[in-house]
Amino acid sequence: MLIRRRPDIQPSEITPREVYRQRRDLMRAGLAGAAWLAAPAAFSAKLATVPGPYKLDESPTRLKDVTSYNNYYEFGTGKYDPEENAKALKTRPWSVAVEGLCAKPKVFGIEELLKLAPLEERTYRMRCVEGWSMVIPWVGFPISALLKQVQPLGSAKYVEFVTLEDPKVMPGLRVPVLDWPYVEGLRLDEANHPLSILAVGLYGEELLPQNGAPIRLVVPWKYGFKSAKSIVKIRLVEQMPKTAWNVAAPQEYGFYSNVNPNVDHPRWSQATERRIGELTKRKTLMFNGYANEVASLYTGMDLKKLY
Ligand SMILES: Nc1nc2c(c(=O)[nH]1)N[C@H]1C(S)=C(S)[C@@H](COP(=O)(O)O)O[C@H]1N2
Ligand SMILES: [Mo]
Repeated sequence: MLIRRRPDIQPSEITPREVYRQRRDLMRAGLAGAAWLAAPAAFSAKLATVPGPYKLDESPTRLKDVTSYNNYYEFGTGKYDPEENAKALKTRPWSVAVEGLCAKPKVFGIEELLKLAPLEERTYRMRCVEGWSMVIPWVGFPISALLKQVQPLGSAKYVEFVTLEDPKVMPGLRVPVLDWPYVEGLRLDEANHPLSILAVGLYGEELLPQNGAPIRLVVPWKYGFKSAKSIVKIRLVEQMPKTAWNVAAPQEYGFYSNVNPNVDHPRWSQATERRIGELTKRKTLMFNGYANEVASLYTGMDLKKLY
């Protein structure tokens, strides 16, 4: 069918790109038969999982968007760059060194991490500081299960997460947007909160590189940049760690980074968000909808100052 429209306007310019791609995929599926759409993405391995706590009554963002609309600046700053560029990332062998203020520092191999605790399905609302959100069915285990093994000392107050910095496979490292490697941090009690997980998969399969394979942080009540990808080192420390985004733009990104519709980013409002795959905006929820679970971590703190 031929549709007349101004040749200078592409549908991709008037519709959010992933919604346009979704329509395009559906049209192709219509032409080629539904089998094309049903074909699974190129996942590496199915994981044995158990249902986790925190049931969420919202439909998950479609797999194609979760694995193609990404922020992973080491692989480029364009949303669709990581899907392409991160193919070069080798996630085996892989190990994570857990060290610093603990009685039993240890280097964990990825196979060991996959068996450390039951792998739970944890569908979480995720909110990027840029103003978009997704619902992602993660597979992972509580960070507390890992920290318990190394026995943090009483002096440990924060946890620092250091991610892979490999110029051989990460073209984005040549761009000085951030002070590489990408580093994030949590207060020890935030890291030990039952909502905080180390994710190794999504939609029941091992993570793809663009989502932070083989292991990444997921902290659903904080802006997405806290959820550091492809972790290689976890350090227990006494002082609040310097974090990549806080160092790059301290007036815009604080250490806490809790989702907060009442504290705007200096350049845009945080009151609403667009769920990827949808056209109308939603109201952003305090602590991304996890206030009942986490608000008590911040009692007495001025969340406008400690953003
Ligand atoms: N190492 C690393 N981790 C990262 C980032 C990054 O650029 N590098 N981007 C963060 C940001 S801004 C977001 S919103 C989430 C996106 O995760 P997703 O692409 O799996 O949805 O990853 C976070 N973790
Ligand atoms: Mo983000």
